[in-house]
Amino acid sequence: MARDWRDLFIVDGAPPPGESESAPASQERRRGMFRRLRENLRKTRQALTSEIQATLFEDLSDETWERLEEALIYADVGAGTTAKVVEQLEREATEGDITGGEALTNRLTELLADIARTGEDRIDLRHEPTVILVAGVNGTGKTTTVGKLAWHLRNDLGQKVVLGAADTFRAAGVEQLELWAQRAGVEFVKGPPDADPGAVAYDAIAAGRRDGADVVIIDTAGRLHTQDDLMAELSKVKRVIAKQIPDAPHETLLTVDATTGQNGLRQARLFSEAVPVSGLVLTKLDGTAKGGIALAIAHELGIPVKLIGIGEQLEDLRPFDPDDFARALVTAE
Ligand SMILES: Nc1nc2c(ncn2[C@@H]2O[C@H](COP(=O)(O)OP(=O)(O)OP(=O)(O)O)[C@@H](O)[C@H]2O)c(=O)[nH]1
Ligand SMILES: [Mg+2]
Repeated sequence: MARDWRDLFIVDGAPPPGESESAPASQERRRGMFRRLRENLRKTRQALTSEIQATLFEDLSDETWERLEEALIYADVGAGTTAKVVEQLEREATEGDITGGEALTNRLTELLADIARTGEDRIDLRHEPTVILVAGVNGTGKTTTVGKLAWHLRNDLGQKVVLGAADTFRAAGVEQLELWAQRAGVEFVKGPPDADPGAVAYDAIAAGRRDGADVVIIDTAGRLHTQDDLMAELSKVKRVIAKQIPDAPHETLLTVDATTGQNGLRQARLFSEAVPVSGLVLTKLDGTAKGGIALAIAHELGIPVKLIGIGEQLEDLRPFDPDDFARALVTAE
């Protein structure tokens, strides 16, 4: 069953207001989310599923495993991660532990889900306030994610949220975040034109502490993972944040555009050298994305995917669910 917002966030005290998770409406919503994810990953799935049908349901040979490897690499799972999964499946099949196309397909889904499940995949909101830093390459969906996340935190969990516009690089970036703050109905802090990004982050956290906010989310400017000076600036923002609250940011989310394929792995590697990345937001899964990059990043870097972006609207951000994701990738129905 798909994870919901209350599975993603660790919160103190009484369960937040709202319907119970077992309520029919909630169950129906979860089923709807899964259908949507499957629909979004349709292209990859068709290619993978037909390849899987053509291989795992026939007599197994070396060629079977090679073709399965090719299909997974096509889905952006990455060579190293693919090799590990297929080796394991081949071993189990050869030893006779699993037989038949259906059992092999189920086992493949399980292995992929296990790979996607890595590290602490929840977000701890028990700090006062919890500081979330959002970083990533230009145009990967940082500002949009900050806005959607703020909306969900306020609506689904009743959290008081402050957004900090530490993307001081472009005036339009600040305005865009302000618009999201209005839509989400949360507070917004910006600096003077050309403000230092660290100073804005500092002020936003100070405002959050003063006003008793639960969560402060800091949006940052887009930067290429290859721009050393801008990557150093990001490290500086993080250090300045720690001057307000020593163990902050409590969560550093990296947005990766799922349509960029294997380049996402490189981005994740270089960003996590500049700031410790605690979670990934895989955006634009509603486009031509193949999605397998989530598995490559989880396996090679041990960074869990926490959220997925499946569109441009407020409600188009979802907690990542490894089982659903693997199932959506692999299975025909
Ligand atoms: N289809 C789709 N579009 C998205 C998603 N997330 C973001 N976008 C779009 O991608 C574009 C860039 O999003 P932004 O949130 O501005 O990205 P950013 O990382 O803040 O960009 P910079 O601040 O310029 O680095 C916008 O047009 C968003 O609407 C998603 O999950 N699906
Ligand atoms: Mg932005």
